[in-house]
Amino acid sequence: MGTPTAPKRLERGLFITFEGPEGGGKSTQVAWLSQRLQEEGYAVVATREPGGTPLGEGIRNLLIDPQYEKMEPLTELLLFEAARVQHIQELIEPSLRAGKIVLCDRFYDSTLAYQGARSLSWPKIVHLNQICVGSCQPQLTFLLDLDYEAGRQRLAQRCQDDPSQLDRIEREQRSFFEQLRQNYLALARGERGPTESRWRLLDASQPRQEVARAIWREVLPFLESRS
Ligand code: T5A
Repeated sequence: MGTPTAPKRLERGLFITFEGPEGGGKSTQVAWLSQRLQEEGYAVVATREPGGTPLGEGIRNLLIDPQYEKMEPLTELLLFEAARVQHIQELIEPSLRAGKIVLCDRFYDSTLAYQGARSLSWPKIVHLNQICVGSCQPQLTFLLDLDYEAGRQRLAQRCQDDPSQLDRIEREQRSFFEQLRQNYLALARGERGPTESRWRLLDASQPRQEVARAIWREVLPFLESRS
């Protein structure tokens, strides 16, 4: 048996985020890409928001618990940002400094899309994101776009058609989900600010393998330019 080789470290870490409406397949694709990159020998950290740290996971439990249905939009916004600050400081930045590839299931664009679909002003959300995120910016962001009906069908399968299994946010009205999808599309198309080249818009209604292939095609050039 040969000596196991140390995982490949990039000169600079690579930060990739996955965004989109419920059921778009982010978790599925993060898991696939993580495995593929590790097979190629890269050091990978796969994480999620809200969560990724013990404190962040605790905040996540508060955020999705249906018993807090009266949560104020500003309370919700602050809790997402609090979890994010901890996540960046405790996990994301140290991993990037160590030359690892960080794959994150949701990041601050989720706040723009979701909390932007509530009664909060857009500039307020942008400002708070800037305070909390600082220079910790993803180099590549995949938007796994899926329409409401398809997303709900996937969610129903996961919950075995039992609505009591839905979390606090999944219980929102259809109009909320329609709005947040439009927010995402506007972000990816550069209609809510300067066009950012990091966005890759993908049709998440395709089979899992097709989506995974499209993601891999986009990731490869980043690996080549950083190795
Ligand atoms: N939120 C989060 C905010 O409001 N603001 C914020 O700032 C942040 C960070 C997080 C909630 O918090 C909100 C957004 C969310 O409501 P979550 O559990 O992380 O909660 O929610 P989701 O990310 O929406 O998790 P889901 O599990 O619903 O969606 P995923 O991860 O996109 O989908 P996935 O991979 O789990 O797949 C869902 C199902 O579809 C199947 C899978 O097998 C699974 O059963 N599937 C496919 N089926 C057919 N074809 C494909 N291509 C498929 N891909 C996956």
